[in-house]
Amino acid sequence: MRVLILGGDGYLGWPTAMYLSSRGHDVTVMDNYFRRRVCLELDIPFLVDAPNLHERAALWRALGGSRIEVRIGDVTNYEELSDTFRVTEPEVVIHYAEQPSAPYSMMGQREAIFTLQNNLIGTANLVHAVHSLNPDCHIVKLGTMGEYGTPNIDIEEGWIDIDHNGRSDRFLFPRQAGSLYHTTKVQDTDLLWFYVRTWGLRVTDLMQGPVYGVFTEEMRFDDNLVTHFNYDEIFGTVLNRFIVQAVAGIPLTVYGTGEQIRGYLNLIDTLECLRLAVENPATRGELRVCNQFTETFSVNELARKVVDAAASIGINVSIENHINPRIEAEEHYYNPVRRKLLDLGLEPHPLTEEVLTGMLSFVRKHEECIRSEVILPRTKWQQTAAKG
Ligand code: USQ
Repeated sequence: MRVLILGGDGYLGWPTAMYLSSRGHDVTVMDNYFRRRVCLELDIPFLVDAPNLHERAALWRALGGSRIEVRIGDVTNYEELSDTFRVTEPEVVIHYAEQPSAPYSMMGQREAIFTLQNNLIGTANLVHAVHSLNPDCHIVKLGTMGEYGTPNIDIEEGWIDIDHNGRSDRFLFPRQAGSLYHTTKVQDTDLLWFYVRTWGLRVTDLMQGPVYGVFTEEMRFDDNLVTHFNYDEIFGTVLNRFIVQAVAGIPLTVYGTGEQIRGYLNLIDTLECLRLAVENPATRGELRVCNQFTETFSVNELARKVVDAAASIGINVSIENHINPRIEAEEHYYNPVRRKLLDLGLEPHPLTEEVLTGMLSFVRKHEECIRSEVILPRTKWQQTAAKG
């Protein structure tokens, strides 16, 4: 299929491009280098510096991969997006091109407005491009499990049937996000649902939990194909951060009591979920919502797993509870359903000690690059609110 990946330079975007390319799809990536620019601006290093998209696509091709087309452009610029649509005529578009960090969205007014503009205008431009240029194109949108928050009832897969005063109807599952970033994902879902109802678009919204991991099969050919790996408090997800902290000898930064539970998945499972969504499209007029995670853990469980895996290869690391910089429930019920991706054929890779020691070994190879001053939490939800 002709696949357009928006946000093709990101932690998920580039590995997805190689994964789909190596499985016979005709891939174009588009990116505005937001992540690279903001990391430079905030002086946040990647663990390993990745060549730019043109260089990586050329290397992929030189190593025997198919051509991956590269377009540097911004989804909030309708001309750039629609031009890319006209040239590439995608049958499916994967939309990753969002500001993906909860802490970044809570840093201050500038970052809040950027997150709103980037995420909402990008999604609105995308539905307009699809509607006017190829209404049959399948939109695969990356949502987040964080849209649901942590309700005191089971989390259904996108939709819930409600009986009320003797009548019943089906609605999007209630959403209550825990950051402005997560709130933009809720608004994305509402936008998509509106346009699915109004224009009959075909959309898959993937409610993904925090991803961990760095290495994918396609990266074995050359270290320069590696994805961006953040371990800072802004862009690093919790397990990736714990792995780097263990190698750097920094006590694992558990926020609050550490009893917060989320649904996690390995990067390689993310890629397979995307392939399954791409190759099994939603129908016209359908908003298909899939919960995309493979296992649930509390932060404390993750920390203990990292301590044990590190010990098995001779690294001693401790755990330190920090005052939680976020406003989130720390003790809560959590029971989300995950059925649709398994039904499509997903075979999850569990978080084993082998996976953890593999990640620790990868980070160890780049130990000298770790900049420990970017690790401790600084962005506070409450402080941002107080500043107005
Ligand atoms: N946490 C710690 N210590 C840390 C970092 C995080 O205890 O050093 C805790 C957080 O308080 C939170 C949990 O770990 O309870 C997960 O935090 P995270 O930073 O890994 O994930 P989050 O901010 O929720 O966002 C990440 C991605 C985002 C994606 C989301 C999926 O950055 O793009 O949408 O995971 S989910 O969490 O399901 O909403």
